[in-house]
Amino acid sequence: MSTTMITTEFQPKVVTNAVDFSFANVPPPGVSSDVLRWVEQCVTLTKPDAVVWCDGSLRERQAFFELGEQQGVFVKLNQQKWPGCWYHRSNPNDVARTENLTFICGPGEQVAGPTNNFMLDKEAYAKLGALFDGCMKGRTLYVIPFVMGPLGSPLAKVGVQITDSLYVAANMGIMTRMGLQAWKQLGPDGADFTRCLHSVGDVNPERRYICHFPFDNTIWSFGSGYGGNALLGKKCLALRLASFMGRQQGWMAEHMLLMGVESPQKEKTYIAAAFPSACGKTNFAMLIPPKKYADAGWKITTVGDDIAWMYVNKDNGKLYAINPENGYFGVVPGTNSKSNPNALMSMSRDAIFTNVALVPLDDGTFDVWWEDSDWPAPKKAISWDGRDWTPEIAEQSGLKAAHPNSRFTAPMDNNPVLDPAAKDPQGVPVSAIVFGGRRSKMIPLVYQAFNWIHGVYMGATIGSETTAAAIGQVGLVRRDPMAMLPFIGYSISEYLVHWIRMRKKMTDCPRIFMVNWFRKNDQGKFMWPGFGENMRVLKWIVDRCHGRAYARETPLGWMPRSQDIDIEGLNMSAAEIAMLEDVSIDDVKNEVLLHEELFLKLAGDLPKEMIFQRELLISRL
Ligand code: GTP
Ligand code: SPV
Ligand code: MN
Repeated sequence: MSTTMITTEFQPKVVTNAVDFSFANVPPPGVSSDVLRWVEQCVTLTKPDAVVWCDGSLRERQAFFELGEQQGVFVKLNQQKWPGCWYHRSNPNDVARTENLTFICGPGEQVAGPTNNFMLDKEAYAKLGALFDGCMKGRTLYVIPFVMGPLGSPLAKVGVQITDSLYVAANMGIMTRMGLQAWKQLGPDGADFTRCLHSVGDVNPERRYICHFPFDNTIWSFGSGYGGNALLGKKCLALRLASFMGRQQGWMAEHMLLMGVESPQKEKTYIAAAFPSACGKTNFAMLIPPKKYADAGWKITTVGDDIAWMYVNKDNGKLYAINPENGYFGVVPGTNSKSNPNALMSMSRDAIFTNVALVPLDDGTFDVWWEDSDWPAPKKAISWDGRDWTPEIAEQSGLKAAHPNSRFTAPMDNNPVLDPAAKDPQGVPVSAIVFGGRRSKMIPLVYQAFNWIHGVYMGATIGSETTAAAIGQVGLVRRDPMAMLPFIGYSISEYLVHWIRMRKKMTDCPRIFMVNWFRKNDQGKFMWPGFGENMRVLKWIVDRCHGRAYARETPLGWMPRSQDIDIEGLNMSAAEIAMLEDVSIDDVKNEVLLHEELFLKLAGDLPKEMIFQRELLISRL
C-alpha cells in the first residue's frame, strides 16, 4: 500500500468487499432499555448507514484494523518487529487537546467557574445537535460499551461511546475495559451510564467542540479524532465528569499516576503524583531504579500513569486509589531503552502508534521512528504530517519526523512492572501525593508540605511551562492547580474546597510533596538527570512517609539537606544538589505575586484557607 493514500478519517477510502460487520448489527441480549433508547436517539440524529454493536472480542478488534487498513485509516507495521501493532496519522490540524474548544455546560455559568469555558446547556445541545444532524450519512456508527475501573469495583463507572471513528473504537478497546462485560456491569435495567456521543465530523477546527454536561452525565464531542478530545472515557469521563461526581459523592478524580515502591525489606508504599500533561507521569510511573537500588532490592511497579480515582476507606480512614484506565496513551518522542524501557516494552506489541514517522522498508512493510529513539534515524521516512523526511531535510528545515505530541496506545498488561494490585477493585492505599511542574527556574528539586492544607496550597499554585499536549504556545509558565486546570469538571473554587474537606474524612492522610525535574542552569542544561535517577528523590519521599528521613524547615516547606539525597553513583556533587534545592527569597516573593494570577480569577470565591496559607508563606520569608 502506498503511504500517500493515508487519508484522514472523515474521508475514508471507499472500499468494495469491505470487512463484514453484519454479525454485530443488532444489540446483544441484556442491553438496558435506557441504552437502547439513547442509541436510537443518536441514530436518528446522526443518520449512519450502519450500526455496529461492539463486543470487545478479538475477532472484532482484528476487523477494526482490517477495515481501517482498507480505508487508509491504519497502516500495518512490520509484524516481526511490531507484532499486532498499527500506525495511524491524524489530521495535521488535530494533534492535541484543544482546551479553548472544551466546554462545561449547564443551566448557569457558576457550574463552570472562572477557569473553564462555559456554554449554556440548551445552546450547546442546539449548536452541536445541528452539527451531529446527519453527520454519519455514508458512515458506520459504532456503539462502544466500556467500564472505567476494575470490573466489579464499587468505584467503577460504565460509559457508552458512540463514534464514527474506527481509530477511536480501536483505541477505546485498549484504554478501557470495553465489551460485553460493560453491559453486565450496567445491568439489564441500568440507566447509570455516561452518554458519550462522538463524531470526527469533517475535522474542521472551526466546527470542533468538546462539550460536557455534568448534570446529564453526558459528553458530546464533535470534529476531532485525537486523544483526550475523542477517547471520551479518558479526560472527559474519568476526569471532568468524574471530578464533578466525586465532589458530590465525597471522592476525588485526579490527573495522577499511581506507583508502588517496594523496599529491600518488602515494605510497600504507594505514591500518587500529579504533573501537568507531558511533564513526566508515564516516565515516573514506570521508573527503573538505578543499578545500585535494583541490586539492593528496590522495586517500582505501576498502578496507573495518568488518572487516579481516590476515596477514603471507611475501615481504616486512609486514602485509597484505583486507576480507572486499562491502557496507556503515552508520549512517544524521547522514549528509548535508557529513558523508559518499560514504556518501550509496553508498546512493543498490540499497540497503536499515532503521528510518529512512518518508515517504508525494502520488503514493502513499514517501521516507525521518532526523535530520541533507540534506532538510528532512517535514511528516508514520512513525517507525522505526511511529508518526505530525511536527516538532511531535518537538519536544513528543522522538520520533526514525529510530532512532539505523538503517542502510543498500549494495553497495561504489556507493562513488565504492572503492579499486582493494579486491578484490585479496592485500589491501593496512598501514602504520599506528589505535585510537580516543569519549571526551568527557581522551583527546587523536592520539598514537603507542612501539612495537608499547606499541601493543598502548594498543589493549587503549581506553575508549569505549557507543553505540546495541548494546542497553543509551548513554554509559557501558567498556573495549573493540581495539574487539573484543563480537567476540573466544575468550578475551581469548589474544587479547592473539596480538597480541603477531604482531609476531615481521613484519620491518617497522605504526606504531600512538590518536585521539579526540569530546573536548568545558566547554560540551559537540565541540572538533574531525571528519569531513573528520580528514584533518589523518591527514596527520600518514601523515607519521609515512614518517619525515617531528615528534613530542615524552610519557608517553602520541609527540605532535604544535600546529604539527605543519595548521590552515590551519580556524576554530581553535594554542592550541585544544594544548588538544586536553593531558593532565593526574592524569587519566592515574585512567585507569590504569580499566585495572584490564579487567585484573582477566583476573586470572591477564593477559599479562605488559600488566603491564610499565602499570608503564612509571606510571613515565613
Ligand atoms: P501526559 O500523557 O500528557 O499526561 O504526559 P506525562 O505526564 O505522562 O509525561 P511523560 O512521562 O510522557 O513525559 C513527557 C516528556 O517529559 C517526555 O518528553 C519525557 O522525555 C520528559 N520527561 C519525563 N521525565 C523526565 C525527567 O525526569 N527529566 C526530564 N528532563 N525529562 C523528563
Ligand atoms: C494529557 O494531555 O494529559 C494526556 C493526553 O494524557 S490526552 O489523552 O490527549 O489528553
Ligand atoms: Mn495526561
